[in-house]
Amino acid sequence: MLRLGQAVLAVAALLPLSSSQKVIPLSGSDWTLSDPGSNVSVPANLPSQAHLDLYAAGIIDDPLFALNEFSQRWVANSNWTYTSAPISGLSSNGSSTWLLFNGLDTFASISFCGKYVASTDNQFRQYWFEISEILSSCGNEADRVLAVNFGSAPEIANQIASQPGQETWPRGVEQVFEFPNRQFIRKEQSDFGWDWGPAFAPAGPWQPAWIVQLGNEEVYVRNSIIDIYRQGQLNLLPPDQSQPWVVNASLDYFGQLPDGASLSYTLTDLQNKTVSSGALSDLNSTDATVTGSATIPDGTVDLWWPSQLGPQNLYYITISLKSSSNSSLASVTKRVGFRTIVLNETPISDAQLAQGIAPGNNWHFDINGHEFYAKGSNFIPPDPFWARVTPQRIEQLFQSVVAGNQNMLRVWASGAYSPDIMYDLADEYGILLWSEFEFGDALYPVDQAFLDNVRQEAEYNFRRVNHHPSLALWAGGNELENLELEIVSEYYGPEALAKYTAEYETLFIGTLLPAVFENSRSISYTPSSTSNGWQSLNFSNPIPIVERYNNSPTVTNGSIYGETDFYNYDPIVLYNNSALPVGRFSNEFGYHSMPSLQSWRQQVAEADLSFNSTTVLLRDHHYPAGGLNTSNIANSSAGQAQMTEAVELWYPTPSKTDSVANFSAWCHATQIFQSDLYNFEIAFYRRGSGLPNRQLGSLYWQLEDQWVAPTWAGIEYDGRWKVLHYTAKDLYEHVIIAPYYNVTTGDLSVWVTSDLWEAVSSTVTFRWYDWSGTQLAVNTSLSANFNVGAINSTEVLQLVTTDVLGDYNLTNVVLHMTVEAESSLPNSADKLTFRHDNWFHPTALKDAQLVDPDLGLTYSNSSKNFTVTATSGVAAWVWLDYGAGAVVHFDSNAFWLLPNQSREVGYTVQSDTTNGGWIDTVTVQSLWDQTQSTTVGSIGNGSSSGGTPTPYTGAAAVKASVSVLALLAAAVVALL
Ligand code: BMA
Repeated sequence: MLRLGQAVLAVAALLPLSSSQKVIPLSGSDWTLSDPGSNVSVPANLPSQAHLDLYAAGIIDDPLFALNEFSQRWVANSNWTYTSAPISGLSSNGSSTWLLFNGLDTFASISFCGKYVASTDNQFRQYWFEISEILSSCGNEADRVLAVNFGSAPEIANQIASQPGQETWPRGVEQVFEFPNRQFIRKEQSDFGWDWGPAFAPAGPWQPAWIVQLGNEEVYVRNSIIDIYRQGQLNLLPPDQSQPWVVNASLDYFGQLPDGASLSYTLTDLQNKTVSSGALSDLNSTDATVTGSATIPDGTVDLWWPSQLGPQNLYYITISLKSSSNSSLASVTKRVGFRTIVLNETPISDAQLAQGIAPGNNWHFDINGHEFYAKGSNFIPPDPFWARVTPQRIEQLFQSVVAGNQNMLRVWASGAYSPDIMYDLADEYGILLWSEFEFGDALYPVDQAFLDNVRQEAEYNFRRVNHHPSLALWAGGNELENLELEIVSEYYGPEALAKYTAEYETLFIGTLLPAVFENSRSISYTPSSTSNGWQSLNFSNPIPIVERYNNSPTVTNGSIYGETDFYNYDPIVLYNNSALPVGRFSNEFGYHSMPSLQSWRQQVAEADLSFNSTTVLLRDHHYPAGGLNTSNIANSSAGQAQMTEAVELWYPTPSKTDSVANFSAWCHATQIFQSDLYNFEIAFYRRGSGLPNRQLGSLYWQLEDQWVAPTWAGIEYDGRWKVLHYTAKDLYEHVIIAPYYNVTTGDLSVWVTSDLWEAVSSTVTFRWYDWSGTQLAVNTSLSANFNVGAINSTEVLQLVTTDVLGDYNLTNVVLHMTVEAESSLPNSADKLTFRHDNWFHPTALKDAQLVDPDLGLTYSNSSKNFTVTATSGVAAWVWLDYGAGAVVHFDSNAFWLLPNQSREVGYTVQSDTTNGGWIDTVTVQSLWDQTQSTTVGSIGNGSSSGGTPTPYTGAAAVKASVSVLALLAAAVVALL
């Protein structure tokens, strides 16, 4: 199995170059994990974390099952030693021998040949230690054993926190999830618990390690940076796109660099054709780095673009380090792309004001000099144990991201720095990764040792990944200005605010900003997500940024700055436009929902499958326990109650007689609310692209799950899509039509929003129906012509429902709206048809006079498509489902159908252990089924009857479905 640290591209720097150089990988299964305290000694791996080896050895159960999180706390409270088998192949006469670790999690004490080497205290740093002397006194090969002892991170965090004179913060500043004091240590912050995940605080050598032996005047390149930018470019400022490219390369080495060494480069395309090559000039070398640069004329290379905005052109660049006699000392190959990406926070210009854009500052991304609409979500650590995350898992997630019409992920700040393979895959898939230093929802110490440690961590990770074209931004951390400093300001007064703002600036502006700006000209930095951006930017100052904080007129007087982050757990917020924030960009918003029954079954016993079973409750970490209390019933219940209230307020409440089917129906209902809310919010934010706030981004919370629990995720732990991922895919189409309704006044307006880069003109249609599907003669236009500008929105219908629907019972009215337009994607000449439809209902669906749509489902073996048909009523929230054992993504789902309307639905199989048998488990249901109490069996068990989802009726029914399609075509023609 290829693990993350073994990414193919990243190893280029790790190959030995000269014959005397030896690079011995320490990855593999030749390790033992032991803890004398708990009398455990088991076979182990590197890379790994103790929980994984204990689980593999049968010492502990699956950590993610049931409430094992709580019963396995002893693992986090123990010390663990990883001991290698004797290391062979070392020569005793090399001039120097080194240990190189790409990641030790976290407090490690290292010994070799029984002798102490060094200690470490930062999960995110690369460490290298010379062990030449120890080796020379360790002649016996059997003694050449490496041992790495990991102290308990929670215990050490507590010890650091209680040191005399240690920094303190006012109550409420540190967001405590489970283990406290995470802000004192440089370890993945969510390892101590978060509101969507468990708290395992794992320990171990989570990244690969090597022993390197060097001869005289030899070097080993342990890390490198390639920075590609337009000549004259400065961070955070839009560059001149006609300038040539500058490639700045810098190699970090240990060993002995001979005098007179030189650097050269070769740039090749993916077919291995050399595009450009030559010497690097402006050489600069220290005892740790060697740096040079070259200019590549504009036009030599093709640009890299994000998904759906153009091709993902990539190149390989090899940087060669040679001695004065031209022998090779080292060589690094990295895959790169040529693009500029800028977080544009410049003041709104006169030209923008003249277009009707509100004063204030921009807050959006420019790719290769073009504004674009960022569509996406927030990425959390995909597993509580990074050491078992495979490239395949990341790739599957990225396939879902692209299939979901997303072009950007915000890689949230309190996980781990992304492995190289994640950026490699993002480069290929065209996914922009807004990256963050790992600080969030706390304020942090600023003593010199802490700052130095952070600076090292930042340098290593920043330099490691800077060459990737998918890298979109560096942010200092999560919710620091808008949450942490706000808490201080609100509850502790101006003096405390001044103190903690100064400390915040020491770390996030004084320490992290230089780590970015001194290493790169190509990438933007913001100290905090979320913020009001910079107030001034002046590169003649040593620290060019002055943050705005709240020092400016805000949206209340028509000026707009910065991005928004919005959560409101009162479900009344749905459809209430005035509750949503007006900003330039939305980087977070959301509401939690339950995972599917199929997922629950993977991590919870059958007896616990009920909405408020202790196990289900205690896996809801919203709200978090706030400590190590293992019976967090009150906080968990509040989170469960929010989902329940949301369902009860808006939708038919399931009441199935079979308890498991009822649980499943409730899980599904919470997912429908979640999707409805996100649809409403995405449509609201996207419409802002045509409003004065010129809103240019929507990233919802959160892309995926790291276990099975109620969370904000759209993708469940095994890759199954919740309702959300389907509907976000729909709302992230390029051209969308959406209703905006004011429940109080009855004002309804419908808008078309487009993120295409050219104006689009076409027609929209409107049809009113009752729930049986009979068309109503409501006195409104049936169609309208529209013109929507590039990345813009336009209103296409405006009415007051009480005026036009006076004689109708609002519980029996739905409006179907469609848009269809011809246009092209950016950077493409191909004409495409963009279609979208949407529905409006003036009352909550719980009050709607739903009619059984009598759904039919067929499957065609030849086309590999399902066909869903509604026959007797409007089908709301049509949902195709499938049983356990496979992960399948339908091309569309959670859509609506008119009677006599069919939809063909294709699919992509992510994984299948059923040998295709999953097809027989597919069912279809709609919101009407949520009103039915009759229950036979449960989803995935294949049985069904009235009131339960309809299983497909087999290939024989395909012929019938064709005639239904013909009927539909006739109906559409009749309507037009
Ligand atoms: C924001 C995020 C996360 C959190 C999420 C849901 O605060 O930045 O810290 O998990 O909302 O509460």
